[in-house]
Amino acid sequence: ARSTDSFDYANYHTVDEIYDFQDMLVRENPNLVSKIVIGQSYEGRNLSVLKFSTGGTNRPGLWIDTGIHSREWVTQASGTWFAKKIVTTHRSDRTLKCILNKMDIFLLIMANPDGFAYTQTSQPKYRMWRKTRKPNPGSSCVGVDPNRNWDAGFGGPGASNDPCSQIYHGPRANSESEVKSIVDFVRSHGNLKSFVSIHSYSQMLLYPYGYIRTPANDQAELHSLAKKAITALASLYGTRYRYGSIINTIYQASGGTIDWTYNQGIKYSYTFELRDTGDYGFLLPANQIIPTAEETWLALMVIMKHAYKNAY
Ligand code: PAY
Ligand code: ZN
Repeated sequence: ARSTDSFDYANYHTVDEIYDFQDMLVRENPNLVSKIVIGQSYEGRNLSVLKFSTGGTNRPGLWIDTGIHSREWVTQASGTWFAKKIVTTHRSDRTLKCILNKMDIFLLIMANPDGFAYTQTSQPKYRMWRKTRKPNPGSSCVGVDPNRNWDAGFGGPGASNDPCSQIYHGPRANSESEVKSIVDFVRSHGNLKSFVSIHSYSQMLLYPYGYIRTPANDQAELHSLAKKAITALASLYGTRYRYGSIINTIYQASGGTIDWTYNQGIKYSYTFELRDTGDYGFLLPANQIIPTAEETWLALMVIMKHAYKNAY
């Protein structure tokens, strides 16, 4: 595509096409969008965050990431659509306009670019790659699960110490550059109010915790906000989501992203599991990209608006 207007949002794109898309969006909207490279992947690709900001200095931030698991293709595709949605509606949508008057939005579309590139090679069997692509010393198996590598219950139940496992937690917390780069960003920013990490599939909206049964201190608020968000999501196409804590709703998982961000004090920490419930799974047909992104955006707006209205 030669511009983000002619970009084909209804199809899946390569890593390079999405990098080009991001650069085009920044070029086309220099007063709203900038690019922050927060680090490099193991293979040296940029971890590029789009920052949507109308000014100010270190305003409170709202974070969204997609693609931390490379095979979850509808997430990177939705992230691309969200980026365009923000630039096309930030003046006309009153809520978004108010949010961007006070807060910045950060969007990392390719949180695991090496894995994503690997799922796009001509070898069909690599399409299902989930992990990073860093070799594991002493093993012929490659990669760490970047949703088990965070410093929250690291190495506990719901993660594996076998480098060949899909849920291998890695040699130590933050061993993966893809994780450590986000950790450093979150710490140095210091003022994120919501953190949404987007996966697929299962149609769920999840909040902490995944590594322990102890309810989060804000469980009641997180639960009622999740209900509001999935109700908004369902209003568009009737897509039904389940919601609750990770451990009670999907399964126990330790070392996960939002357990760490929540423990850092980012109250509105959520994980989405986008469409579908398993008919196509990770191989969601491209004609579902836009409907998935549209309905998810409604839920994201509910969460971001709540974070805006409930300053803490
Ligand atoms: O999203 O933090 C979460 C919940 C746990 C996810 C995980 O295991 O990391 C859930 C799975 C995921 O999105 O990675 C669900 C998918 C369908 C899978 O790979 O099993
Ligand atoms: Zn995932």
